Amino acid sequence: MKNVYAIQLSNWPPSCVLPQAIGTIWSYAYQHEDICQNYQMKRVFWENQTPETIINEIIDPDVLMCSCYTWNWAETNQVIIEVKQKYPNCLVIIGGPEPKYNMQWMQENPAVDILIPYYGEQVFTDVLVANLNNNFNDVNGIITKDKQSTGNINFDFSNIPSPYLNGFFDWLLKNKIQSTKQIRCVFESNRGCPFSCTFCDIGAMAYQKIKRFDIQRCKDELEWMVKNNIVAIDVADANFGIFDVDEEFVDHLITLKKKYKWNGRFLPTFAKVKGDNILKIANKIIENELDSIFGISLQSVNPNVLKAIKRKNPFTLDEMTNIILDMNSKGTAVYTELVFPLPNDTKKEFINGLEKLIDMPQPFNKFQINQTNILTNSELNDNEYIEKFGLTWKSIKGFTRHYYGNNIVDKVATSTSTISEDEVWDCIFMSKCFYIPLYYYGIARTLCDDLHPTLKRSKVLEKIYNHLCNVPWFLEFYKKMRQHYFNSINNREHFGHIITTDKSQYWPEYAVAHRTYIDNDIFSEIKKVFPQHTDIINFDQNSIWTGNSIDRIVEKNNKKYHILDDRNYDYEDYLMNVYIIGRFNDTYKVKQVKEIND
Ligand code: B12
Ligand code: SF4
Repeated sequence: MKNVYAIQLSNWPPSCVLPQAIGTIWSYAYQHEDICQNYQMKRVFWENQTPETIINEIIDPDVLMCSCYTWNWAETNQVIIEVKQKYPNCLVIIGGPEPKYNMQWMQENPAVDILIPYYGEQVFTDVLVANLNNNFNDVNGIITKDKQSTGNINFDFSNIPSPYLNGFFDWLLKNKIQSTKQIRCVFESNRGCPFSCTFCDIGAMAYQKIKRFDIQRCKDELEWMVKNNIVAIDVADANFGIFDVDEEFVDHLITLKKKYKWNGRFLPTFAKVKGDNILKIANKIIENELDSIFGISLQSVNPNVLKAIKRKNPFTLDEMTNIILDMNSKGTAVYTELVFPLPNDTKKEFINGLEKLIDMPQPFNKFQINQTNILTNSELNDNEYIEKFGLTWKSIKGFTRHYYGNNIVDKVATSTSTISEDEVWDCIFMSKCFYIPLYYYGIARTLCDDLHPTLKRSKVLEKIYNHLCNVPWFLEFYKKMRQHYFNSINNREHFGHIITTDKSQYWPEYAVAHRTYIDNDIFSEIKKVFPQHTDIINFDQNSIWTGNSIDRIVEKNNKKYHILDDRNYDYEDYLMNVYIIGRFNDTYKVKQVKEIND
């Protein structure tokens, strides 16, 4: 019997994500008679373990199979190199979106024997069978140091067994390490995406056709997840809601939730197509507390950028306004995210976009900016494309999950032919260190909203910004953030800031900015800009929970409000709640703000 070891590290503490790719690939291969007679899976590493522990636990391997993503490549590569040194005859087979799918990459990574691009089930099976005769000449779809052949990714998906239903994941749970408490998993009802956004791996031609899994199988998988008390289900479908059956899945999950009293979450990425179906499904998900927010990622609101990245957003901002109004009336918050900088972005247009978003009659409740991460196999990483749009990038350490300080290095876009490095920084500061903490994290939210019909929200913020540019602590803060950004992109200083005693936790810019503003009493500065609106500014100040219980009466526009919160948190727990967990909910707000009618 040949010993197989598998690695798919999820690096998503405190949870561990069940290894979906290893699960489907191994389950598919194990149906082959030659494979079940000649190979045995000894161990799958999917929990939060260090490379050192993993290396020690791999004994006499014949095959090492690794599932490689941006977030686990550094550690996985360390394991591969050491295992290959210790056991030179071990066949190292890897797949997943992180390696570049070409021979040059293989030559640069000599410890890897075979790279399988795109969907791995069929080719991995062919490789294991061929390995029995130690002859890979006839295997299609593999990349080695001296051969690259196209494989068949159009195999019959209905032959892929479910790792949830065939006992494979039961085996992993039975043998999980003691420290693994929260388990997440991936729900996959289909694969592929008809769109071709250039910044995304799934935009590749190979993934264009959507292939669906059997409906009953998907429903049974949901039942397994609920019964096994999975804390969060990450939905892999690139366009959830595109098929009518997606609503059926949600209905089924709601029934299961009630039946088993399950409290986990179901986290889809919705389809980039117009449709009442999507809104209906999103409402159901939120009403039934399967998720707390509805997200539509616009990625950009600049038509020139959208054209360059081959993306069309499903709704205009006017249509979005109606959707947000409707969702908000049902108590559902709506969020969006932008990716920046992208081809054709300019500073003027980007700031203009931020203003457009905040000046919508009903703005998004939550908002996030992601600096463009150049993913290995995306079109954005093609030399021709890079040249066409003058993209430059830098390697940043700790960017992927910056608050967990994992030392992973990512390629991040830092300028294009239409926006300089300095301008990119200015836009990052404006969005992440100013707009988000001030509006989306509540510091001047009521002020902006109350004044909006007469003075646009963006103008309120502009006035505050111009005033702060003469305030020493703000200038100091700007300087510190700028220095940190440039040190990260030029000198590989770990990206993210340490604000708690746990030095392995790196915090994002908006968290540091929000803290700095509250600690420096930004409210007294805002009062200097809008002295006639002191009551609204007081109201904002008192509506932000700072970790201690509050019970106060505050006046605004001649009306009285009872502001009440019984939460008393230690400072670090409070930071974690507000800035990490609270990114998509309203933890930053005081729990209860009620108008008092005398
Ligand atoms: C679920 C998911 C998550 C979940 C769970 C992640 C986890 N830790 O397991 C969450 C929400 C936490 C997440 C977060 C992030 N994600 Co994510 N995520 C996905 C998603 C939607 C599905 C992945 C999945 O499991 N699919 C099901 C499996 C079966 O398919 P697969 O992964 O494609 O695997 C197939 C092939 O790649 C290949 N294969 C894979 N492994 C192996 C191994 C061998 C040996 C072989 C032969 C073949 C092979 O065969 C498989 C089956 O055919 C994908 C997008 C997508 N639809 O694929 C993005 C994706 C994986 N995520 C991505 C990114 C960038 C992120 C973030 C970094 C985003 C961010 N900036 O914060 C974070 C990272 C956080 C982290 N530390 O985990 C990128 C990864 C790009 C890359 N080069 O690695 C993807 C591809 C999205 C994209 N648009 O490009 N993500
Ligand atoms: S970003 Fe979404 S819609 Fe665009 S190609 Fe990727 S998966 Fe498809």
